Amino acid sequence: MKIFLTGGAGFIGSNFIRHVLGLRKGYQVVNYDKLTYAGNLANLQEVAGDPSYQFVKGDICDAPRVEEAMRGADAVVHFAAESHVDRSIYEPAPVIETNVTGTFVLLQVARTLRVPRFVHISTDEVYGDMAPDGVAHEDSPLQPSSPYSSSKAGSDLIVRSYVRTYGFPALITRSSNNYGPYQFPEKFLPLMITNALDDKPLPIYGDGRQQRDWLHVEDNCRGILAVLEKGRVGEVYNIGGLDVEENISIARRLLRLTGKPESLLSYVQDRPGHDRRYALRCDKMAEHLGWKPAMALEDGLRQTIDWYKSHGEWLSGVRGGAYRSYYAKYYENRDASLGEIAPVGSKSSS
Ligand code: NAD
Ligand code: TDX
Repeated sequence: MKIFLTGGAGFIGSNFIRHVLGLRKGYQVVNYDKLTYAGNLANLQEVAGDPSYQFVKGDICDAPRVEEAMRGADAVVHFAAESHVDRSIYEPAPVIETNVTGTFVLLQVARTLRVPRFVHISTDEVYGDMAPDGVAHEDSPLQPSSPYSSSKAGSDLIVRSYVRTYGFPALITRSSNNYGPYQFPEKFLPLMITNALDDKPLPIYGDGRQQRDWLHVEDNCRGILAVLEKGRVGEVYNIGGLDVEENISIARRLLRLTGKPESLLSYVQDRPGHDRRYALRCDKMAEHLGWKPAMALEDGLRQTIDWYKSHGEWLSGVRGGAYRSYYAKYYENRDASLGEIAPVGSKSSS
């Protein structure tokens, strides 16, 4: 199978490429990625020389380039996105462009080329805020809260329309919060781990009582591969870790596991529109595909801390000048930055 994969230089995409090439001899992967601030070829050093792997630099909004690179593919797996909720709040333009227009371009090209399978990678955030004991299933209403989640919900609906209108062979996965190796340290878990290791404050938004469902990236990759190979066309599949926990409790666990004091916890101004709770029901993955998460959260956290401890060079590579100015703007000068309005056409991603 020749897979045309978008966003493979990011966190989940790079883990998925390693996962597939490690497990499936005879598969080929073309990794099509724009290399935004979140894309990093150092994530793929292990496979860079593998004859089954090819990298193509390009933007998913660039239809002619996508068409050239996608030709001959047996499947598309679409990870590429502007994936950070906070950045989408500060600068929505690149988020809407990549997540909505980019997905549309890929669908249109794949339909023209008659690619027989298209897996769209979406998120639990499209369901929006859950009630305190609520759990989203695949037919729950889409009620996104942020520019990021609304752009993902928009792209899900375009995918759905292609299935219904054109009989296009697409499937959708909606996973919960991933964690594990190679995650860019702007997301909660790697930011908390790396700050703790550096004895820096752990910035907790609001009261820290928001709940997320934590999924190890390897479990997600196994789920996505099962959907790619055996999922039913037209279906949506929730993929969750079934480990729902408050942010503050995760931060405390990380401090315990790194041997750092609770005095590092630092409550900061909340994220605007912040969803309180995400939780997924994942019965369909179990019933259709025999998938269940395997990684216990405590073990996954330990392994992830060890990974960041032993990858100092990778970390200094991604925490360069652009990362430091992002951090200074939104953490050290948070109150002022939250009030700024970015121009409509601004581009923060490249
Ligand atoms: P990431 O931010 O780590 O990586 C995104 C990748 O997409 C980067 O390599 C980037 O260079 C590339 N990219 C961005 N814009 C592009 C464009 N216009 N053209 C081509 N490439 C472009 O993201 P991630 O955390 O690996 O997430 C991957 C996918 O999974 C996204 O679709 C995201 O919405 C979804 N998702 C992520 C999580 C999570 O917890 N990280 C949870 C659920 C769903
Ligand atoms: O510094 C922080 N402090 C903090 O309290 C950061 C970065 C986050 N948080 C909170 C906000 C959320 O409640 O932690 C929680 C997790 O935040 P993120 O890592 O930004 O993830 P989230 O907003 O839940 O979205 C993630 O999961 C779904 C991914 O970023 C998305 O790509 C995915 O679709």
